Amino acid sequence: MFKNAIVRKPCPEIINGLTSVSFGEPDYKKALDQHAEYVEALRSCGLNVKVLEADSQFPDSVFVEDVALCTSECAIVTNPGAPSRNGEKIGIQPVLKHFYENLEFIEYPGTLDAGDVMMVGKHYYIGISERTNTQGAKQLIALLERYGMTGTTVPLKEMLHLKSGLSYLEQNHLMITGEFKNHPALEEFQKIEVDPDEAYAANSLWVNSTVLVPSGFPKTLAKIKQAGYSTVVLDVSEFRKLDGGLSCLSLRF
Ligand code: CIR
Repeated sequence: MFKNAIVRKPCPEIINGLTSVSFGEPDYKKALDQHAEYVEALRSCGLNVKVLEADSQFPDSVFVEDVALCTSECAIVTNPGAPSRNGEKIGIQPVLKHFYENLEFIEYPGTLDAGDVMMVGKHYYIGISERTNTQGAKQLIALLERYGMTGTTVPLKEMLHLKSGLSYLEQNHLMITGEFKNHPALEEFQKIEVDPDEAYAANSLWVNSTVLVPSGFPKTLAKIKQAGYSTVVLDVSEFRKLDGGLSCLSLRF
């Protein structure tokens, strides 16, 4: 169960965030409203949500998941792989120090975005992507092992981040799409397959037995309900315009 979440409000510069899709520019006001609804949803799942002020220096800073990995034993400040986002690792540290005694760091030449890291109990799957390199993954595995946890890598070919195509819903349930469907490293899970035309919804988010699901993906929503979960549907259209999904918008621990 999670107790806490950290989020950061979107900044007006969000219109200049990184993207690989062509859904247009995010609408800042709409992004603010969608973000507020997201925070409410986390609170309704019982989380204490710490809301950080917007940081106009970094257009993508609302995607706070990428800059830290919050485990049960320590927080690990990542070294984000996109140059325009790398400095976000500074602004996250004060709040992490507030929650954690043990703060660790990924350092160059290693890079790592925590959107590439999926927690399954005490084991972490780490995507090797354009943002996360093998050095970064190696450093993370060494840190995890120091605290009694483990990690293994999953190479990515198409997705931005590991969790762009995978979500762990606990109880051995894994939502899965695209390049991950037949991945040997993921055989042990009971899979909830997300159709290619709803691939974005593979980034749904388990929060204390409820699953947050992006709006507009009825087939995936039905499958999650069918698997026995209560669901909350959220419109995150403005974040999707920047390749961001539900998990990217918070750190949960
Ligand atoms: C980026 O390209 O870094 C942002 N526009 C989107 C980050 C999404 N984060 C995530 O998947 N964890």
